[in-house]
Amino acid sequence: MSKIALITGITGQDGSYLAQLLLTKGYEVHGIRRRASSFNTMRLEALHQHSLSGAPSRLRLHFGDLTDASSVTQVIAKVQPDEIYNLGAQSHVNVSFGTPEYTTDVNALGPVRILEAIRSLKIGNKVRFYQASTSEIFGATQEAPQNESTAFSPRSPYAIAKLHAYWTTRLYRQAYGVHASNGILFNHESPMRGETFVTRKITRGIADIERGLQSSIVLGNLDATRDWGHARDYVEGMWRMLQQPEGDDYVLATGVSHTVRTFVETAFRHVGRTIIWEGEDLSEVGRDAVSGQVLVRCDGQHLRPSEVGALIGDASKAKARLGWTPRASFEDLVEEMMVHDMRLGGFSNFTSRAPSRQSGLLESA
Ligand code: NAP
Ligand code: F7E
Repeated sequence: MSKIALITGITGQDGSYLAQLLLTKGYEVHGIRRRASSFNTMRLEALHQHSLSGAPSRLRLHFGDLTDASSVTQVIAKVQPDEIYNLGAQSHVNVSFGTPEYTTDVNALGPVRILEAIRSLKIGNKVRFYQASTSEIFGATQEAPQNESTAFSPRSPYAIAKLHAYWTTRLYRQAYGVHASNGILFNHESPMRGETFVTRKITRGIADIERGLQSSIVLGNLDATRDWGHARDYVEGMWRMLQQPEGDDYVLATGVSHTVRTFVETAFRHVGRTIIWEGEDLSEVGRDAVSGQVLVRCDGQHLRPSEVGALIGDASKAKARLGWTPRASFEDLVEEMMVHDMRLGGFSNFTSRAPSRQSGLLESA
């Protein structure tokens, strides 16, 4: 009998990679998707098309929302999953400053709703639960690198809500014996990354500059540093956490950090351009060393009311207990994203391609 997995946030970056991984491992995969007025399952289309060519689809989507306990409970009761991966979230840190209440509802109360559903359906001894926690909970910490013992110091409504979820997950593990794990994941990117996160904004922006569709990329803090890995490696770590005999908390990270500035320089190198920097703070620009064209500008609208410190992760525990190590280097990651975005059409956005078989994924529409 194949295992059954339920993924919230299946339409997102990690959801699509995790669904792919689990299908490859023979799972029956169910996902919760939000109702939207336009199609939002483009990242899953390739998986669905793949299944059309062979056996009946092992991927099923159900309408639901983490802000709606009844939908969450109904889907869990219907699917009877062996594993639940809670990836659904308002995941944009900067957006969370403008929507603190909504972000808290989805990111903090969403996991409470799932874990209460597990309890009320009395499946706590059968189901395993993964919570998508984040390096953002370390926030302003002075300690580097950060690991599972580092003190938390969240600096955004996003991080505070995720910290609530972190403690909730631990509580249900300790108090009710649920196999529940927090994956404290540092930034991970891919060609499937949302277009408003800085890495994809840069790679898409460069592709559109090369096509003559825009003249420059407008960014915020160029000196922010992040520990960037590849989403494909990180979903493998999520799965490994749920294969352990007990639930636990694990950091997943590469242990190497770079600035946004370095990401920009590395990505432009892919199209044969060298960037030279001029000016300071918001007046700083990045010019093409040969033509002198301004390719990068700064704008205060992309600065955050408060920024995190130098986040860099220590994933020794995951390496020792899960046998997990990230495969893709920073250079591999930038290269893959650039190759992908350079191949896409003008105003490259996979979400803008008209889907034809969307409803085939749905149990009820
Ligand atoms: P993402 O691409 O933004 O995907 C978020 C997913 O959550 C989307 O499928 C979205 O649905 C869904 N969602 C949003 N609000 C929801 C709601 N009210 N009810 C149900 N689903 C909802 O994020 P990601 O990069 O894949 O990240 C996955 C998870 O890991 C998130 O929880 C994120 O906070 C966390 N995380 C990410 C990173 C990272 O670097 N990527 C690092 C640490 C932790 P729509 O498609 O309808 O918007
Ligand atoms: O910002 C700086 C910005 O939005 C990275 C989420 O997946 O990872 C992600 O959150 C850095 C920040 O990701 C722009 O100030 C400069 O310092 O790509 P980001 P994030 O905030 O690190 C964590 C681990 C998560 O959990 C989240 O869900 O880049 N930056 N200029 C910019 N950032 C954006 N978005 N846009 C800019 O123009």
